[in-house]
Amino acid sequence: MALAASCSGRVGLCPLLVLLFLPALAAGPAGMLQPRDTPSRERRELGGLWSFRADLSPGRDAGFAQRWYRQPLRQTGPVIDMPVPASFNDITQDPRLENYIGWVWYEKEVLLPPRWLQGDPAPRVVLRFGSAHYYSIVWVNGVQVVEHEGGHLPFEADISSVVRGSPGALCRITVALNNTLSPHTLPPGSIQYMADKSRYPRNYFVQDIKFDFFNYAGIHRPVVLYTTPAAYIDDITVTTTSSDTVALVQYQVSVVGSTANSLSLSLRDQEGKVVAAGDGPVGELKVLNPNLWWPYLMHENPGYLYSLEVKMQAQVGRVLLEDVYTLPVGIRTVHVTSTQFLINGRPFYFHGVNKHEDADIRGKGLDWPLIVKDFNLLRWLGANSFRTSHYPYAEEIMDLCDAYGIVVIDESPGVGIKLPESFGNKSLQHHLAVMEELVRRDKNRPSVVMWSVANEPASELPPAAHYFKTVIARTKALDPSRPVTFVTDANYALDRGAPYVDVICVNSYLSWYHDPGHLEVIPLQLTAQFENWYKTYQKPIIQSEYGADSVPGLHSDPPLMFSEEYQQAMLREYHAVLDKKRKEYVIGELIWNFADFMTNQGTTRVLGNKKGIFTRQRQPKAAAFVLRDRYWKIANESSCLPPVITSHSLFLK
Ligand code: BDP
Repeated sequence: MALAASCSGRVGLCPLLVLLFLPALAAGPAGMLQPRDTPSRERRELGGLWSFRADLSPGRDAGFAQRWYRQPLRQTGPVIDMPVPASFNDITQDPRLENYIGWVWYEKEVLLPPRWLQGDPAPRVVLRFGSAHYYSIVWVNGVQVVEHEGGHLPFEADISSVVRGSPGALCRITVALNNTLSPHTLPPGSIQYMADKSRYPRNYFVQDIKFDFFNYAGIHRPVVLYTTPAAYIDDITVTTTSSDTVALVQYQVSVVGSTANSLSLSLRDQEGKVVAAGDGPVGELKVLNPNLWWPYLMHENPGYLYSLEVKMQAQVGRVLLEDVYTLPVGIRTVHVTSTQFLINGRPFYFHGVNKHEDADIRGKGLDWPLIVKDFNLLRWLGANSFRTSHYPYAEEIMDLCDAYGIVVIDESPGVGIKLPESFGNKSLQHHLAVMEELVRRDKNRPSVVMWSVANEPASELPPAAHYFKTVIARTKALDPSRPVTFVTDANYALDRGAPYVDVICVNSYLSWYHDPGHLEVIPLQLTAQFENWYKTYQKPIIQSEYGADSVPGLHSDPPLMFSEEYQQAMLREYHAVLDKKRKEYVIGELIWNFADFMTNQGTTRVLGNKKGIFTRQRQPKAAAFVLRDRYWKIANESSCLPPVITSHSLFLK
């Protein structure tokens, strides 16, 4: 790539510019309730076409130098239409945009309903981004309202005071977005400057990443404007405990803007009947004969959700304000023993997949047809779970996991932590902040049964011990109700993070990266892998990745690498060992990967990673049928239903 960067670090963002243009206005530790329409709140999505301009100036800094946020973007130079949500990389025919690193600018102009700006006190107007990759600075009508570091998680800003005086209720939203990764971002990356003038043009650089998926960038998830009353419900936390006959829903509600005069809660079942009620900011609701939240294939009515309606009244000046928020609540418990993972006291075996947010054209942009197709494929497959490899997925996806009973290992973007400097204090502090954002977003989701703080870090390095001890302890402090893990590919005897996890999650690519082509080594090596880990830690184990690339349509018998038959054969070898060990302490298996996905270009990748059991277009390869037979067989063995589940149709809601 022959693009210039003016200084090291974030491309187009030298220290001087940081001082000039980036006052620290990070999103605070307030609640992050999902915006919903309620009797007291309105929500408006700003999806569609936004104006877009990549800053192609030599230093990538013209946008800041010329203050593009002070006027409509089209007045600063040429703009193009860019869909939101979507990654920008694959949208145009311009190769510079495909591999662009640095600042891009987005803009949308919207007219606000006058009722949003009137009243005494007027409602609070909030601008929220589901996620934008990677570093965002946002202005409304030329005034900076928020900046946020990190993709994959939401951030928001109260823009009431900025829009209130706006002529014609115009709201011009300008976003500057930078996809540069550093050794201290999550995921980490680094910019490599190529100084050899005989081989590279002046100022030539590339971004080096230690993870195996394309670093798509853009506004990836919905942008929403929503209102609340001036005094409002800021956050709700629920945890649940239960026996067969009675459940307790513990809750905590925080309110902002005034002391609540009254706070009442009612829990409704799916028929709309109030089954428990309470009041005050902290308390406990007792539910008799609860409908528990069960995973898909463990119950004929999986994913049972109650609705917790929280109602607050607060006196602000002379006005009595009311805010209402409704939270879906699933009642379930999670426990880990030395050999089992228990959901509602019953052993749960993860038979599932690893995924990516990835598809043709839209990259990592949220896409409803794709989301629903993926859930239909999961159910067709008989999969009861997935890991959000290797970053938190969209809230819209998590909502469906809650509703369908798909169990989730919720992973942070801590992927590719390999460099020694990525274990230093700066990285650690950022990792802690990211875990806080993730727990704050997903803490109330029944589908989330475990946090994964990282994937395949260099956990054999000495500083990894303090690093993972600290991140895991903080995550447990934020959420004492769920186990915590990270996913390792280190040697069991050398791993310095494993002592701190509740469940050992181990990735291995026997007969692929190790002993390529030698399927016959799998029984011995996989058995040893499990036995070594168990002997060392006496903790339950998940085979959190295993897989082989296959190019759809490539056949060979006897099976050779990259053929569909090889992928099938590798699965069968793994399954034979898993079948023995799942009777002991192996509690799950997650195939790598659900679908083919895009990666950086390289000599081992043919238009991306081909370890999907589905193609990138979601068509099954031969391996999908092997896995489908297996998952339905396991489901029939472990279900509390009579063993007659032969078709997925029973479970389609
Ligand atoms: C594993 C990584 C995953 C890769 C996979 C592979 O966790 O992100 O895509 O290898 O190489 O080590 O296919």
